[in-house]
Amino acid sequence: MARGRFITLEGIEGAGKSTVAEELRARLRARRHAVCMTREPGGTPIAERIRQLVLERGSEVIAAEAEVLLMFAARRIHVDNLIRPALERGDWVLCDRYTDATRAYQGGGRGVSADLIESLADAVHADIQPDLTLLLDVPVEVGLARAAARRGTTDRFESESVAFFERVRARYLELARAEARIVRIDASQPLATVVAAVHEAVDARLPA
Ligand code: T5A
Repeated sequence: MARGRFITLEGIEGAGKSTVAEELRARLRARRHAVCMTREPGGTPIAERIRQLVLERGSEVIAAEAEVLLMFAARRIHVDNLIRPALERGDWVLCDRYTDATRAYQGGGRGVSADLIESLADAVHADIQPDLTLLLDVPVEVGLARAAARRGTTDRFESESVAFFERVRARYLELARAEARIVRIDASQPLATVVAAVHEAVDARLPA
């Protein structure tokens, strides 16, 4: 059995990752691919518990390095229990965020060193790298307005400043310039245009 394909979706809050992932899943299924759709932090019962810890707004301080370690702990559990087995049985895995989110949020947003993040990425998932990353890029005010219109409450990240999200977006754009695997898509366009651009990128980069 050939290994499946691993596609990750990235971008700031409200960029449209979950919406686009649903559209992509439907298209891949119509093409008779087995598709496993998942998200980070989370994706398995224990990793979802870590998600809850890291997203909920509590009274204790969670230092940026602790946040990184929690993200990678959840990621390793997710990779071992869901992503690697799915790829080994030939599924296409669509993952809403992966290590680029740690690079952008904890690295760009919070200033954690790239050395720490890259050494953990090597230790945790050296063998499981995305085949393609779709960076849905929107101006911060557009993403935050979409996310706010959809939700009633805000989590630990959504309550961050605009300046924080500008740093996150800037790091994502730097990563896209440096890595051929990342395709930047202008996600401020109408949804149908964004979805068409996503399908085009998948067809071009991962031909059947
Ligand atoms: N995090 C995560 C880290 O800090 N480090 C890490 O390593 C990881 C893995 C996860 C948080 O964790 C942080 C980053 C995050 O802050 P989450 O709840 O999963 O939290 O947050 P998001 O992934 O940001 O979820 P959102 O739902 O906010 O964003 P999406 O999925 O990008 O947006 P989506 O698809 O839900 O769309 C939002 C709204 O916009 C509309 C949709 O209909 C929806 O109403 N929309 C559009 N409207 C107009 N035009 C378009 N093109 C549109 N596309 C979508």
